[in-house]
Amino acid sequence: MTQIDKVLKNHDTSIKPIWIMRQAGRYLPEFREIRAKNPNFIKLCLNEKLSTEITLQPLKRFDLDAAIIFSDILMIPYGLNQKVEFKKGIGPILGDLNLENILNVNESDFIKKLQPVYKLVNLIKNNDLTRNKNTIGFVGAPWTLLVYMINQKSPKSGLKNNFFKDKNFIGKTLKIIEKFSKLHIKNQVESGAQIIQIFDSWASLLNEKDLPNYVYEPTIKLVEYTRSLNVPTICFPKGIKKYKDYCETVKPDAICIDYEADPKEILKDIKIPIQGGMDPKILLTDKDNLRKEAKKYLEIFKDHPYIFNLGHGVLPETDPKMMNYLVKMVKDY
Ligand code: 1CP
Repeated sequence: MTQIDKVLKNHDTSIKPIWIMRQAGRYLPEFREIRAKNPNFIKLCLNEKLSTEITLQPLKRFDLDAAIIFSDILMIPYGLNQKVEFKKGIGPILGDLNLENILNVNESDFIKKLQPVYKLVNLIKNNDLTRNKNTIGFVGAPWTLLVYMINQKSPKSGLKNNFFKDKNFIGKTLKIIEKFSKLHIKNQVESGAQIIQIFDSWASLLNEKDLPNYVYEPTIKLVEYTRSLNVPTICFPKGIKKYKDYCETVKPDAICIDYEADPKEILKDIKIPIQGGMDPKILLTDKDNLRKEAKKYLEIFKDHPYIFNLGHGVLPETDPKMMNYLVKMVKDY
């Protein structure tokens, strides 16, 4: 059994495994080198030779307990034939969303388009560097995908004015997202993914009264579906205020908390395995502070099943030496 499986399945509290969100990415010079030669981000994700190399880059440097495949949550709209581009300095830009078009996408075309992602999962699962470690696949939660597909860009500066105008359109789009997310999960699992993380990066854009409709209900369907495949889910509803309600309603196998969640409150409220929490900005300070902050999470969760991670992705400005220090420290703890 892997270290992470011991925490997720046996609720083992004697070990504190570690992996990091966005562990493959722009803070690594070897990633930037490949990225500079591959301006088309989607194409890079669909090049299984390069995406395998990128996925394994952090495992070559650090003693991490899992590999998360190098892909993106926006591969689903791409698979549904919505145009997806990544613009330098701006982020993702999506084309117009046409309901007729996405209703007409058939499953085999979707799978064919995303085949390199499934090949990547298989290559990672079977690589020597992941022996006795977990291969993590992922999807965006339906709400977060809906946000990108309708807003057509990052909602960092808010949602479009008429975002919620056409409820019928939203309902139908969510159904399609659910159907193809299940397909994407199934194909990752069949290719070797042993855990599915569900990223709900924009859960915090909703009022509390809208959470059941847009966050809880569609996510429950994915959690239950993944469970039917005998694979655990880790849910990350970033910025949500009521993690307790979320866990009791959605019932994931583990919950990943963001950096605004108070770990002591979380410990009191939550019974299932917990992951993450430390602010990624701590890695931009100094080693003493990093040690102190990481220790805080390890101490608070010492008698609780806990997977060390951050409260969001590692920042591009992070010095890989700080990452190395963190991983070593957690492993020696
Ligand atoms: O070089 C570049 O400009 C690419 C930057 C980049 C990377 C490294 C993007 C564009 N995506 C990724 C990979 C990625 N995306 C992974 C890889 C595995 C790993 O963790 O190492 C994962 C899990 C994601 C998931 C993802 N994509 C999320 C959920 C997690 C989160 O950060 O909240 C989201 C919201 C996206 C959309 C996206 N893709 C890329 C960017 C810059 C964004 C965010 C845009 C925004 O701010 O709205």
